[in-house]
Amino acid sequence: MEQTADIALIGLAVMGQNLIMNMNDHGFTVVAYNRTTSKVDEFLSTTAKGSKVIGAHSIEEMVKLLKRPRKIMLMVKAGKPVDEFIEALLPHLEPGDLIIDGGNSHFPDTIRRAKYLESQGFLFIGTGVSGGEEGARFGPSMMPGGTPAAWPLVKDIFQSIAAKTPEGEPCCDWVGTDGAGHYVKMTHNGIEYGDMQLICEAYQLMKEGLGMSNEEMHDAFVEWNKGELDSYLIEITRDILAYKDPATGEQTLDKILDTAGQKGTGKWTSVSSLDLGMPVTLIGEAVYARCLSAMKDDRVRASKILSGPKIKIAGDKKAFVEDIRQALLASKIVSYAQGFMLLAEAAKEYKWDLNYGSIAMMWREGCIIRSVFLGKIKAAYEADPKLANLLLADYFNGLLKRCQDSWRRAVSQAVLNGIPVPAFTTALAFYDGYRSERLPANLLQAQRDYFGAHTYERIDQPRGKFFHTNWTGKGGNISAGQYTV
Ligand code: NBP
Repeated sequence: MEQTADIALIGLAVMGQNLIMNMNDHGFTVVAYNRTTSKVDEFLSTTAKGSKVIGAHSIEEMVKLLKRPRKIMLMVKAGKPVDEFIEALLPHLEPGDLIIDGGNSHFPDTIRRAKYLESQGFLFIGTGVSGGEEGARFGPSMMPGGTPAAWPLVKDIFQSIAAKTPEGEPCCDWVGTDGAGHYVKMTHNGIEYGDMQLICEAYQLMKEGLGMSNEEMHDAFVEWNKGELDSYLIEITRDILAYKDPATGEQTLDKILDTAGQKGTGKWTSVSSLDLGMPVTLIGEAVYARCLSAMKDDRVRASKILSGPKIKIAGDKKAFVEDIRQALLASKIVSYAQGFMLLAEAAKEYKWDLNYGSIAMMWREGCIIRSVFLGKIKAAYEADPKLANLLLADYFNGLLKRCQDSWRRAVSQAVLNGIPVPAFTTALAFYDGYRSERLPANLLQAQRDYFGAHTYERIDQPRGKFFHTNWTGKGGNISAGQYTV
């Protein structure tokens, strides 16, 4: 058998098949393999018919077709199947060969796999691939991390098949060692949860608060998509609002049950933010909003028992729609600022040298959160790679100043009218907290010291000196050990 293939791809479900065809279009020879081998034949006789794609019916056969060092990409269900495939591959590989996991793996698994494979002389990449089926076929956003020596082996393939920014740069670059790529992909998905929730809250305010029809909301989203909010998610929302079932003429959106599903990447982001002590509040609220939506039976019961205000948003409807737009934009700025705060803290914790401008560029096109807005984030980090917080960049600070009154009006009206907008609200609370020189944590530390002798620092003493007060006269003067978080 001739060793002519550039790369092998295992996993012929929707993502794998589309990535193979994308690689094929860019001139690479791909070997296709799948656990259920009948899918190999099916793929070769349909989608891949007439292409350069080669089918393999065993790992042994697949490996023999590959040029050295061998590059094998897994696009299988995340979790155990990845470990099982790694074990099945190893006896057929030699040191220097590369295994790539392109699934949605949890980053601690990627860190573990990288260490395990590197310890045996193999190379490993865990790469986020975003953009769904269409992205995989015509240009995904790709976020690879792992063994640094592996990057030159796949750079050409990955950057050729990846989406391109309007300036022509590939939305794929090296992220960092071990689990860095999958961490960045996880954070991308968390931000995606936040963006979707923000759009849903805008929809709820327009629908319930202003009584707007789907057509009117469609028109608003058409306008929104022309400006600062120009993005894939606004675009699909615009189209969803206009969609009518061809058979019945009914609006499909109105027929969909209001319970949201989730696969876990938003939860992983929130758990990681808690582990790292970073207030990524908007993604957290977005995850909880999905959980609350899923409690449909409870909500139906409670809606008949618990009271709230009668909804009445008076005044200029057009002006309030603009308030909602600005609230969405300001909240989105906070969400991305929180996401990049999380990345910066993770970089410290896991010793990754992350390039934030490059991460914004990878998300600029190809993925679900792609937007014009990400171009501005990229520019902010390029102008100041050491930027302490996105909120402090001139462009975003300026937008927040401009949007602030509208943002506060939208949140107040929602609260007064009993319309839940947890993401808008938490974004504003974070903004006000972040810009507060003084927060009430002096009282909190006093309480902790009162009941647990946890000590406090004083404003009239240097940082790092800890004091304890015997608040009741009965607790004694012994303090507990200090700890953070
Ligand atoms: P799926 O996540 O549905 O996985 C299907 C593939 O996994 C098939 O090749 C299947 O083989 C294989 N597989 C399963 Br299921 N269990 C296995 C096992 N125990 N051992 C070996 N192979 C097993 O496919 P997908 O939607 O194309 O996604 C692939 C990866 O990409 C996943 O990690 C996913 O999270 C990620 N991803 C998906 C999207 C998307 O939009 N779908 C986007 C971005 C990332 P079989 O044919 O023999 O059952």
